[in-house]
Amino acid sequence: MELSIEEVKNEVAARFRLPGEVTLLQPYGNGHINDTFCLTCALGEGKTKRYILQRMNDDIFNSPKELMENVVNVTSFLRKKIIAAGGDPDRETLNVVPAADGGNYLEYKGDFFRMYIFIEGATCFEQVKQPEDFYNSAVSFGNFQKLLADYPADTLHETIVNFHNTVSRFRDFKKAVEEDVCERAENVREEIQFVLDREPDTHVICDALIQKKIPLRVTHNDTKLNNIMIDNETGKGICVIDLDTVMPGSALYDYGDSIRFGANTGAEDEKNLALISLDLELFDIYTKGYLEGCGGSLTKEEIELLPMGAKLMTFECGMRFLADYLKGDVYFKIHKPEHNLDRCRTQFRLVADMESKWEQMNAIVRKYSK
Ligand code: ADP
Ligand code: GN1
Ligand code: MG
Repeated sequence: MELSIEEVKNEVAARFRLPGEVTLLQPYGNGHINDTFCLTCALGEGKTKRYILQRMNDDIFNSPKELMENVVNVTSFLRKKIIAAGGDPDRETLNVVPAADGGNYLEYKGDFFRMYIFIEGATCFEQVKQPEDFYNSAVSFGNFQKLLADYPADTLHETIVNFHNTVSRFRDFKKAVEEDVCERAENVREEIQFVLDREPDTHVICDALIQKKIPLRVTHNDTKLNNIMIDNETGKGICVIDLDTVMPGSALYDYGDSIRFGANTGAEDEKNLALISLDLELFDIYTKGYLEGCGGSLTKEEIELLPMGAKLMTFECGMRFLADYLKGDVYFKIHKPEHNLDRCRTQFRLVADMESKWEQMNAIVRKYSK
């Protein structure tokens, strides 16, 4: 982004409906997509209130208007349910702060910004520190799925078309290899072959959806651990955030993406691949928590496919990182050279480990499917 922090503070933040002057604004969080800032607003008498300001990534989401319509409609829907259940709607869902002109986002010099109330007293984890946190995140993501079960899916905009369509992701990948715009393919022949060898897998979930063996649901589609806020006192998942990709999808995507990120014994960008493996204990507790959170709503066919959901989401993400590396790092934010390559290698190592633990993964899922 070309805007300076000062400009974001004085020209952008100041154009939202805030209760006082913005005293501090800093870059915040570890997302790969949006530019996120935390700002502090003075309320008088020494009191302050914090907000999250985000520059939406309009290379990736090409209609900020439709994106924000989804976010506002989904959060208003959740808000009503949270109030009905006696919860705290200011902490248990994102809340959009309107711009001074009443809009739910604003444009400044060609960039698009939105603001949320900051959820205080809660933390987003980059890695599982305690198994209970992972279990609690599973219950929350499952519950999120349950809360949106009666949301009218056909009113949602598809903010990224074919987001988790692994077959179409595979096609994009092959195109990136063929075009090889940065002449990087030669360095990563082994990784490319890893993807090509697994082409038949890419069809499994897509076919099951097309053949209506599993239902299309309203899903989050980006359920990594750092997209959930864990309450600092109770340890429970308090709020599901990063709603940019809430769209019709499969519960297998949500379950699988959480396993990909949270049940990995190493970080997503770990260089030492010996540290990467599937932690079966974490796999077990996430499966338990997610099924509990979904409240018995998943079908037998969905449950049977959960291990495949975990493997395919990991595979797809690795393939996306590798395609982005080949294209010259144009999608995911990188913080060092070859960052996307490091990320892709962890994902493929994890896929290979899942393949070697396939029987155990299936046995764990069977344990909870009765
Ligand atoms: P990205 O799409 O780039 O991942 P996110 O919406 O996930 O962007 O936000 C990035 C980070 O900012 C989150 O991981 C979290 O740490 C923090 N964050 C986002 N929204 C809030 C909020 N309402 N309250 C507190 N922290 C937030
Ligand atoms: C991105 O926005 P963030 O950082 O939560 C990406 C996900 C990937 C993830 C990999 C809109 O998620 O699909 O799984 O990075 N989000 C989008 O860490 O592409
Ligand atoms: Mg995020």
